[in-house]
Amino acid sequence: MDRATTIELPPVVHDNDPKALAAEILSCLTYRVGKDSSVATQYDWLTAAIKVVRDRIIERWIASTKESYEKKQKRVYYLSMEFLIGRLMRDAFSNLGLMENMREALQSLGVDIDMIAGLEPDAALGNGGLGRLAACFMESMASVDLAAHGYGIRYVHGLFRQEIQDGWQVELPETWLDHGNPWEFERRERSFEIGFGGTVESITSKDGRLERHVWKPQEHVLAVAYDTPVVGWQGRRVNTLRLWSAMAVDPILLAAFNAGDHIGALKEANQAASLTRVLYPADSHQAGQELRLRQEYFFSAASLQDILERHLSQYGELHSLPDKAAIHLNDTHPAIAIAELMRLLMDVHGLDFDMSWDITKRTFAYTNHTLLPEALESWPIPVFERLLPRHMQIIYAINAEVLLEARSYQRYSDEQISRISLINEGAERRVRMGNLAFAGSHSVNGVSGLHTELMKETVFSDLHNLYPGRINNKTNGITPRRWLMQCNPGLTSLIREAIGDRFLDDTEALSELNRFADDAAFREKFASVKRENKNRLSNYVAERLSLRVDPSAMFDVQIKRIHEYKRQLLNIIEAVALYDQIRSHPEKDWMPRVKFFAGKAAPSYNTAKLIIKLANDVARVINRDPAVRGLLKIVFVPNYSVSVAEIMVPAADLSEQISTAGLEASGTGNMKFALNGAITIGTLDGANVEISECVGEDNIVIFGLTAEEVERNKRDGYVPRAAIEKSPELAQALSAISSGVFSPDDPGRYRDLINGIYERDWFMVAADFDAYADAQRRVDDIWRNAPDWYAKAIRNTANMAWFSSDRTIREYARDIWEVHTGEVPPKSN
Ligand code: 26V
Repeated sequence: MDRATTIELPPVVHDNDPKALAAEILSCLTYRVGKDSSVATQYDWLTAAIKVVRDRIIERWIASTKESYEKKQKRVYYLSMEFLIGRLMRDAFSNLGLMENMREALQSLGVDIDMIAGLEPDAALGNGGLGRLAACFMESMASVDLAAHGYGIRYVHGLFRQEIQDGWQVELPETWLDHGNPWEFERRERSFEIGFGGTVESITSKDGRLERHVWKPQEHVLAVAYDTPVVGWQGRRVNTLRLWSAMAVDPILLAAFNAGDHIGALKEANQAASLTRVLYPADSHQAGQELRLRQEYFFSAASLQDILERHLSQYGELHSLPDKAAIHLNDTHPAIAIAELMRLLMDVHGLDFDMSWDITKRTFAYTNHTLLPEALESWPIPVFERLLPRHMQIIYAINAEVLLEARSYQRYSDEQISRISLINEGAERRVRMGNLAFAGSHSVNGVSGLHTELMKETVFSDLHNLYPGRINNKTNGITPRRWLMQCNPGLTSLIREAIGDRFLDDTEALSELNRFADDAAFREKFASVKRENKNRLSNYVAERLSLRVDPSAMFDVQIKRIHEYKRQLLNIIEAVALYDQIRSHPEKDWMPRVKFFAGKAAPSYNTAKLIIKLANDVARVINRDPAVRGLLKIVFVPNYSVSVAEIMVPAADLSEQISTAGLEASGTGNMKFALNGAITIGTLDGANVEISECVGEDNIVIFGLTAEEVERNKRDGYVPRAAIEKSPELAQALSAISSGVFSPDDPGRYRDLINGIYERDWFMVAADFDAYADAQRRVDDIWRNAPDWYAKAIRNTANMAWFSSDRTIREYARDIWEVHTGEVPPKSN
């Protein structure tokens, strides 16, 4: 099918001069927002400003799309249930180099750009690391000039808003679309019907041979596309993030309406739309709800129909799909897409199983983001069968193929076979989505060196043995545009002054900063930028929590999802022990510290919620105690989000990355802090290992058991009680918490939590406590010597370039997707 020819637009010359921009903003306010400047709200100004910049994006967007079509470029399709984007305005303005002119333009209209920037709601369509990684990847793919589409769900309610009431987390609905979303384009015409339930019919030929299967779903829901342009650095390329929203299918509604069932029709419409109403909060236990599986299938199936339609309209056949499309599975959440592609190829396009399976495997690749057994997805067969009967059959067929391969490859034991199987034959039979994703992909990657090795040794050891070479590593990264240039303009200017502008285009140039680590004048400047950022955070905390903190104290920061394996509890217990020491040894030279915490707990994860309460209880007692003399303060910053991270990361002196070794797949917060000149205190876990290699052992504080030692401890019958008895400080802190020193209103509140450490201590808090406390005192010693501290801090910033998500994406492009990326840009000075 040929495309209609484009009717050429008369060349539109966008004048980016502040005066011209101001006139355009005013005109947009009038004609597109429909408001007069005398009655316009700040939100109206925000909308007008965004739309004026958006106009400048659209031409490049169309050009990027056309170029990849004309050059027949292979495209990457990144399927993710989560995109934790945050705000887009600063990102787009700064990537297009329009920030300063827009500031001036708005100022001339009496509008403060920082004020309206603060009104833009965060697009919080994700829980944590996995969703934020998807957002960094989208930005990097556009920046390295890679033709890519992100596919996800347009949740009406993103991650819940967290309030802290009386120290407890309270979850409130988040409503990011309240004022409309000026970034998105609704594409009603781009919609697909998605089926659920029903039956499968077998069509046989006259001579009784089975010809094909036809799935007759019982229900249908419409998936409607909403597109957001994603601008790369310097507007080089604009890619599309396509999010699907659910709607009732019109004919079904119409039939009900015509039959006089108006209420029924409305109910139906409501039910259909509820499919994409909320983001599931990641839980300590996997969400077993059927709605989650529906969401997974809904967005995977819509994306695949879209991809196939695009491919067919350009190439007219499907055998070339793997050469022109790389479909990436961000975790197992879209793994059902493997069975859906098989269904489309066989049942709709008439290919046989072998051909379909070959095309499928060459098209898909899968990233694993966690080894925690409770987070590995599996679905009860009865639920699966009822909702997706044809996919269930296909999964059985794939399983037969894989097990046949396994049996012919070598003599596996029954146990090995049962671990390779896509079906878990337990008391309750379940479909293992990880095994499906593994079997249906040509590449399976982990997200840090350590995590990838552990994948080979643990969850996927048998599949790794069967398909050696399929597992590979791609260490995560972060976009330096958002996580340095935008969130830390002070540091960015200082670096430009020192080494010029080249690092803006080529992050590797940051290494030139190394030679300034010993330059006293530069160190002073670096310290004063940090101080400015700390002032900003202090003001934020003063305004919101009516709490004063001293910006000259060390800012010690742990911000991330609240989870036992991330060990916020270890940090809090150490704070209690330190508190005790400060009170009993007032004569010692204690280094003033402010410990910041922020993060959300899954609503049903009670232990995590109790840890939040503990942090707040401990904070209340310590912050009020005059004997502490301001040497230690604890602050829990509510409603952690991308925007809150953008304030806290640049203000941190110390970055807490203290997970139980072997359990954090990578971490990406660790990278953000180090890039912004914080020193890490951390275990040898996830990407901390590689950070340590890059910044050098002298510039990071590593402590605690290694992943191997944790394993050995567990195997050899670790006795936490024995570890506690060896450490009087730990014993004392645990007993204070357990006996109600911090919870006089409910002295038993923490008894079970602390008993858990005595009796099980799954996360090795007791085993690592002394090493952690010692490491904290080493941190104090470094802090005592300011020039030494800042020299290390500078070396962190200077040596973090490798963790740019541009590097990660180039590796995916080269090793997994086999697609073209632009060259590293020419040096601009
Ligand atoms: C699991 C579930 C279970 C059911 C409900 C919804 C839901 C949502 C997400 C997840 C899995 C979360 C996995 C995850 O976020 N992993 C993190 O991925 C980061 C990026 O690779 C990595 O840096 C973190 O170490 C890893 O924990």
